[in-house]
This record gives sequence, C-alpha cells and structure tokens, in this order.
Amino acid sequence: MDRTATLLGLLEERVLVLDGAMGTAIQSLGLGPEDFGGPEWEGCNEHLSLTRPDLIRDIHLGYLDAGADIVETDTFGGTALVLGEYGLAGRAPEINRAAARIAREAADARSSPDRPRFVAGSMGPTTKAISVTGGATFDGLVAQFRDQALALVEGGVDYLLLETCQDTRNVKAGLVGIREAFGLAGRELPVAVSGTIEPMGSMLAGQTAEALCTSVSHVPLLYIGLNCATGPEFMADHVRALAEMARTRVACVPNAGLPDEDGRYLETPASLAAVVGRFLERGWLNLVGGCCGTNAGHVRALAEVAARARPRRELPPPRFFVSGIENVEVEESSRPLIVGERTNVIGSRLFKRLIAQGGYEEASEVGRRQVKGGAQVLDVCLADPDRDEGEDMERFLSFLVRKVKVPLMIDSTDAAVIERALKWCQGKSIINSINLEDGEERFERVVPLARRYGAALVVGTIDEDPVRGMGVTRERKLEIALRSHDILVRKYGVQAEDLIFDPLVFPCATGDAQYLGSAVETIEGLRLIKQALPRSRTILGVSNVSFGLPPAGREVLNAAFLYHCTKAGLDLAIVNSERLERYGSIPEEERRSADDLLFRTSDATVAAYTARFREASSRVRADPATLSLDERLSRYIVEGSKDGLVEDLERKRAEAAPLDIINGPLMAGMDEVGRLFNDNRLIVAEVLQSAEAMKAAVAHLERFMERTGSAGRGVVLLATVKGDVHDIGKNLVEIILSNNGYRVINLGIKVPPHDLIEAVRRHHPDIVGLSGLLVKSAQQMVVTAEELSTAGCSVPLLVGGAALSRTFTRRRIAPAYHGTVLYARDAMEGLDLAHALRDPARRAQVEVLIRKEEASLREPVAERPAGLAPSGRSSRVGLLAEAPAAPDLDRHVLADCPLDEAWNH
Ligand code: B1M
Repeated sequence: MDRTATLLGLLEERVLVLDGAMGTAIQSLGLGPEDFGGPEWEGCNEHLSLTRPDLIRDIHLGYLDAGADIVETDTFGGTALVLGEYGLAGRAPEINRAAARIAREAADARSSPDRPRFVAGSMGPTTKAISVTGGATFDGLVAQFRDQALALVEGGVDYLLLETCQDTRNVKAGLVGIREAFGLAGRELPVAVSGTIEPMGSMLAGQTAEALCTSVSHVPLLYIGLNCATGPEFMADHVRALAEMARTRVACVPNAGLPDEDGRYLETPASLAAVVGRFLERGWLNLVGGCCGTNAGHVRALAEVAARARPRRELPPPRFFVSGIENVEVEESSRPLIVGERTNVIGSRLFKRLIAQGGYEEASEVGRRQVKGGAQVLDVCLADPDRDEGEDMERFLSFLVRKVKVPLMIDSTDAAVIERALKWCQGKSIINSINLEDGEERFERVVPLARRYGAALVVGTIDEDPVRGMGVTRERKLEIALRSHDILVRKYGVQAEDLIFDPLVFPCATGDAQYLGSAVETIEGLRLIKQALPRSRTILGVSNVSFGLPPAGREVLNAAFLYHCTKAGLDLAIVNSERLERYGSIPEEERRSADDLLFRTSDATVAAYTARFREASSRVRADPATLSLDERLSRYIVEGSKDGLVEDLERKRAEAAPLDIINGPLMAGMDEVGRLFNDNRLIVAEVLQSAEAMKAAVAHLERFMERTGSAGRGVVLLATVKGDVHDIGKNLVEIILSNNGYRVINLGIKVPPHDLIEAVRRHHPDIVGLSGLLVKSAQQMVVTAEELSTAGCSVPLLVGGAALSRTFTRRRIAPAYHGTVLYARDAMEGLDLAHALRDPARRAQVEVLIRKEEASLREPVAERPAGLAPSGRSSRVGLLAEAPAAPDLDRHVLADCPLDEAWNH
C-alpha cells in the first residue's frame, strides 16, 4: 500500500498526532553562529538542515519518540522569498530537499508496519501577506510556493501543509503553486491548509475560520486546521466552526498559550492536553499537534488524549456558502440575498464616469454605499468597450477589497479579466456568468478558473440554438438549466452547490413582441428550476424587467417583480440596494397595475401603466395627516423613514412615557416589519432602514427616560451572541438597566463565547446578559452557556430575544450552565430579574420560580404547531417551535408564582 493510502486509512481509524514546535525547539538549543554556518546566517532555522542536520533529525526523533505520527519539515520559511533575506534564495530547492530527507529518514527510522510515521512538508505564509503588508504579487507567490513544493515532493514528504495562514490570497497562491508543482513532479500528494486566527478573532487579513473554510473549499484538502497565535482555549469557537462546516478532516495545533512579556509560553502539557481533550470528546477533530512553545512533553500528553478519542467521521451536509472577508450562506431564511448592482459600468452612469476619470477610490465608495444600503454581495462589472477592462478591474478591486467585506460577483465575459479579478479576492467569489451560447466553449474557459481560484458560477439559461437561444419560455429555461447542470456536474465535476441559475429577465414593457409575457415566464421558469435542482441556487437581474418605463414606474415594477420572484423561490437578487420601492408601502392600486403589466402584458396594460407613472407627482399616497399619531409612529418604522419622526415623538410624549411609546406604537411598527419581511414584502435593505428609524426613535426617547437615584446596583455584561447582528432589543435592555443604577458593559453584536469569557475575567460582572433573535442564536446561547461553564463562570445568566422561549431556556440553556439562568421576555422583565438577582431577599424567590418552571416542564406537554410560514421561511411565531416541544411557560406560569408582583412591575 502506498503511504498516501496508509495515511488516509489511519485517519479513518484514529486521531493522528502532529509534532510540536520546530522554531522554539531550535531556540532552546542555544545555538551559536557557527551552527548556522556563520554569523550572516544566524537565525536562519532552515539553513540548519544543511549545516546541522543532526540537530534537526534529533528534534524529529524526539517528537516521534514522544508519540507523534507526523513530523513537519524544517522548511517553514523555505521559500526563496524568505531565504533571500539571508542571501540564500538560490539555495532554496537544496534546503527544502535536504529538510524533507532528514524528516523522511527520521520518520522511516521510527516506522514499523504497525506504526507508520509520516512527513508533512511545512510551507509557511512567507514574510509577505498580499492583502496586509503588500510587497508580493499573487503570481510571484505562486512561483515561490511552486518551487518550494516541488523540492519538498522531491525530498520525499507525504503531504504538503500550507500553515500559519494569515491571508487567504497567499493561501490561494500557495494552492495554485502546489498544483503547478504536482504537474512538474508528475505526481500528486495530499494537501492541507492550516489558518491562524489572531486573538482579535480573525486572520490578519480579516477572514474568520468559517470564511477561510469556504474560500478553500474548491480544493479537496486532506484536512483544514488551525495553528499558532494562541493557546487552545481561545481556539474553541473557531475549531467548533470548522467542525460544523468543513467537508474534510479538521486539525487543531495550538501554541502553548500566548507568550508572556518575556516570550515564554506557559501552557503545561497537562493543561494543553486537557483543553484539546475536550475538543476531542466533542468529536471535532481528526488531528492534533503543538505549535510555538510546545515540546516533547506536550506531544506526549496530546498523544495520550488522542489515543482515547474517536476521530471526527461524519461530514456535515453540503451547504451553499460564498465569502468575501465575511462568510455568507445562501439559504432559505436569508433569501433573497441582495446583490448590489451599482458597481457596474454598464448599469451606472456615475460609476462609469468615475472609472473613466481614473477615480477608482471614489468609485469604490459606490460599493461601500451599496453595502451600507443593504447589499450582501457586490456585482462588479468594468466592461467598458472604450477602456482596458482588465486594467480597470484590477485597479478598482485594489481599493474595493479594502473597503468591503461582502463576497464579490465578478461580472465579465472575458476569461482573462475574470482570472485577474479572482487573484484579488480572498474569498469564494461568484463568476457572472457562463452559458451554452457558443456550446461548451465558455464552460471550458471559465470553469477551470472557478476550480483554480475557488468561485461559484452563475449559469444563464442561454444555449446555442440560433433562433431560441435565450430561454424565454419557462420550458426552455428549465431545459437549458437542466442541460447545463448535467454537463457542469457530470463532465466538469462542478458541485451542484456551486451553481446559481439565472433564468433571465427581459424588459416586459418595451413593446418588443418576443418578450410579451416574459415576466411571468421568468417567475415560473425560476420556480421550475428551483424544484428540479434543489441543491443549486437562482439569481435574477431584477431591474431589467422595467427597462423603458418612467423612473417612478420602474421602481414600483421592480419591487413588484422582486416580490413575486421571491415568492417563487429566488435566492439572489441583483438590485440597486439604495433605491428600491418598498413593496409593502406601494398603494394597492399601483400594485394591481404592476401585476397587470407583469402577468397580463399587452399594449393596453403597458400604456395604462406608463400613463399612471409618467407624472411621478400624480402618484396617490396615503396622506399622513389622515393617520392617528400612533399609526404615524408605527409607519415611520414600517417605512424606515425619519422625516417628521422626532416631531411626532414629541407630540406623543405629551401623553405617554418614553418606554410606553417604545413598547407601544414603535414595537407595533417593528412587528409589522417582521411580518412584511416574513411575507417577502420587504427585503433586508429595507428592514435595515426600519432598524435605523427605530434606533433614531429610541435614541431620542432615551434622554427622557426616568433614571433612579440608586447607583451601583451591579455590573452587567451584555452581548448579542455569535452569528447574530440584531441589537435593538439588547440596546434597549442596556438603556433600561443603566437608567436604573446598573453599570452596563455592552460588548456589541456577534460576540463569540471566548470574548465573553475574557470580558467576564476582566470585568467580574454580577450578571451576564445574552440577546439573540435568530433561531440559530438560541442554539448559540446553549453553546455560549457551555463555554462559560467550562471556563469556570457561574455568574447569573439573563437571556432574551425573539427566538427564545422560557421552555427552551429551562430545557436547553439552563442544563448547559453551572449558574442560574433566567429568561426575560422583554427589557422591563430583564430589569425585574436583574433586581431580583441582586437582592439577597429576592434571590430565594428566583430559586422558587426556577423550580416551578422545572416542575411545569415535567408535566405532559402539548405539541406545538410546525413553525414554517407559507413562504417556507421560519415565522417569528414559528421560531419557538424549534425548541423541544413543550408549552411555553409564559405569564401563566409566572402568574402563579409568589414573585408575580415583581414580574408585573
Ligand atoms: Co432580522 N430577522 N435578519 N434583521 N429582523 C428577524 C429576527 C426575523 C424574525 C424576521 C422574519 O423573518 N420575520 C428573522 C429571523 C428568522 C429566523 O431566525 N429563522 C430575521 C432574519 C431571517 C434576518 C436575516 C437572516 C435576513 C437576511 O439576511 N436575509 C439577517 C440576519 C443577520 C444576522 O443576524 N446574522 C437579518 C438582518 C436584520 C437587519 C440587519 C436588517 C435588522 C437588524 C438591525 C439591528 O438590530 N441593528 C433586522 C431586523 C430589524 C429584524 C426584525 C424585523 C426586528 C428586530 C427588532 O429590532 N425588534 C425581526 C423581526 C421581528 O422581531 N419582528 C427580524 C425590536 C426589538 C426591540 O425587539 O430585539 O426582540 P427584540 O427585543 C425585545 C425582546 O426580544 C427582549 O426585549 C426586547 C423588548 O423589550 N430582549 C431581551 C431582547 N434581547 C434581550 C436580552 C435580555 C432581555 C430581554 O436580557 C439580556
């Protein structure tokens, strides 16, 4: 059996152990200049493979004797780029080959048929991170990594390991270089990638572990892992994230803690192995090892815990991710994702002018504005026939990638331009687009690029038919989509999850006879494609539908069309995220007129629609003066408008307390926003505007809220949990607690457990408050509670948010936590609970309440109705259904409780 097969077989059976640090092991030997071959090479660890191979061999043997299955070559800085700093660039191949041979000899010396040992060819990130430090080009790095990889393969390594990765553009260059090396060597070896997440929670160039995982998912890796930067405790969130999403094996190779001010690593073998052992118990890992500061003792301890563990075997189901610096999932609850269309020289005159004037930086501001306005992906098109598209693309992207974190959609028909663009993207971008217009020619040119750099593909429903090439009817759209899917998946080996079908939008009101009725064909074609190809996704350039109509009519028609397409299952919508009419706010009559045009297109409906919108000012809108004050207040939130908001808030203040205004008409507005969003009548960009209006209203009212005199009631740490951006409720809790004598430390949104643990250690709070509105946030609270407990925290936990219920809290969160856990339905209940927790007399009552809740959970339960709204999206009400079936213990339970007075404030 060859070594690759043996390695793969062993990984099935058990958790394998990598060695410990090379760098700190060399440091600890106290070598002098002569060991390095002279003072000019002192500190060049890689050179030791030529000057003191005995020492390097001994380090390998020491790790193998301690129980390592795999040793890494002494080639972390083995590219010519890094060795060049010592004047050794020309000797890079020789050094890498020598290092590989030394490791090979050591591994072979300790191998037996029962206990084979392996060599990983270590490839560090170099001293340049393209996106951070600059000083290197993508193509330059490809050549560096190619040469290093070739020498390592020639020297006899078993696999190549791109490690301590800090910038995914470097990683991608490494992966391309390795592929080229395999071509030159005439054989392939497995490849692994190991990223480094800094204490700030991301790699140096900004990506999280999830985004890294998505960005390299185009390569069938031996494993993906994390190494260096910190001790294992800090890695927990990131390793868990990899274990939840990686469709390959997962490795964890921590430092022996963070170095102290003297550069010493303080994590002992026992403490390191204890934390890694917990990860193993949770089934997260396939390989473990040690990075900086670890020695043979650490490896021995890791080998012991690894021997008792079972490797992670079950892969998570394939999901549809794309990434920029951020990771984005294209899934049911987030559709349609908004693709900002203004960074496109064909669609935006302003953008085209800026590019033509060389104002690349200003043009990148257009992208930033789109993101601020709600775009979750950016379409980038620089195809101006009068200009050099490739040059413009690169110069524009050089600014854009520093300004936005969202995934990019590279919109070009020129494969060379697409390739230049992809070299600028850390993430997994989307290529827009390919089709069968010239047979498979475009597939042949573009698919290899998607596989080389990692990208999803938009596939237009066009084929080579000279007459019916563009799929106009629903049947043709489906037929072309199915054929494209078949060719791409079977012949080109593309994953179905990397395909996004575009059933094409045609202008429905230009009078062109061939497009009469095309809008409804697009909607129905989309529906058919979604049904037939459920693993792939769909996209449409929405604004095309209204081409040729008066501006006000375009916005209404675009909104109506988007609404119907979303109902039919649309996953991504290319729109101007800053200018879209709110479907929910369009008067009934206008909506009907838009529907007439979309579903019953004829010369008559086009004429009627055009006439209605020719005079934008003639549009009839509900007169705000006819609405009551409460209705107006709700409307500001629903429409996301601040125009007149403060004045009306002032009017309302004459009759109601600030908190009652928030909980009354403003919350009613927010609930309506939720309902409209759920019903696809609002898109994320619009919900964002509503959130802004709500925040403005709360900020205005805050200053009029009553403050109690009693200060120093306690310290509360507040956070919205990891993965969740909703913060309006949490901020309201902050205001109310601070107004009532608590010192609140608000950690913000998307707070991972580790940050909370750190904050608990720093601030010693009396209460930790967690907020979260998504269904997955309820689950994240369980994880957070577990992690806090594991870190020894037992401070009372207050949890709240729309997706939570008292039942879920008691059944799932409380058992995961060592301390008291209480659910607050709203901010005022949160305040009452905080008071109760801080008042020794009432603490006993809290225990009574908890026991009552627990007792009630033991009673027979009624099934909750399933929680999906007709659209298939989880409804707000339905959120609770994902908690284990049980009656929600709301007010009716509390009403029986002696604390009732307290809860009813
Ligand atoms: Co989003 N969102 N959202 N959203 N959003 C919901 C939550 C949703 C229910 C809407 C829906 O579909 N009907 C739905 C969740 C469905 C699910 O999980 N299955 C949803 C979704 C799907 C999403 C996205 C996935 C959409 C997308 O991308 N396509 C996305 C997720 C992003 C992410 O988090 N990773 C997303 C994004 C957004 C915006 C950014 C656009 C915006 C948030 C802006 C912001 O917060 N800065 C937004 C908004 C505004 C909403 C709705 C419409 C309103 C939320 C809100 O602010 N309510 C919401 C629907 C709804 O809830 N009606 C929805 C007002 C606020 C005061 O109430 O936060 O519940 P709430 O706080 C209450 C109580 O819950 C409690 O007290 C407050 C009252 O006093 N409370 C606590 C809350 N935290 C507490 C902590 C405590 C105690 C009490 O102690 C510590």
